[in-house]
Amino acid sequence: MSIVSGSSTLTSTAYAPNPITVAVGGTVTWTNNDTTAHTATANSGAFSSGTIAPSGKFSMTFPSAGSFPYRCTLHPGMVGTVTVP
Ligand SMILES: [Cu+2]
Repeated sequence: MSIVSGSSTLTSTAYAPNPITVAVGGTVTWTNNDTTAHTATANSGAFSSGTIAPSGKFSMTFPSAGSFPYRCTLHPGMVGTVTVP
């Protein structure tokens, strides 16, 4: 999935697609297509990308079902959800 260009000033459209659905055991890869650094950090603490530099990537595998809201710790307006049915 993409962290879109100009996402610093966006909210629920900063990550695309949002929400995203992935099967149990599936992997989501975030690619930072913006010109500034971002993170993908679960509100629950279940995962955290650390800083993703421009053009950088972060992958996370979801071993169990749940709903995982996350945000960018650098730009708190940026929010998304991974759904694992
Ligand atoms: Cu950000």
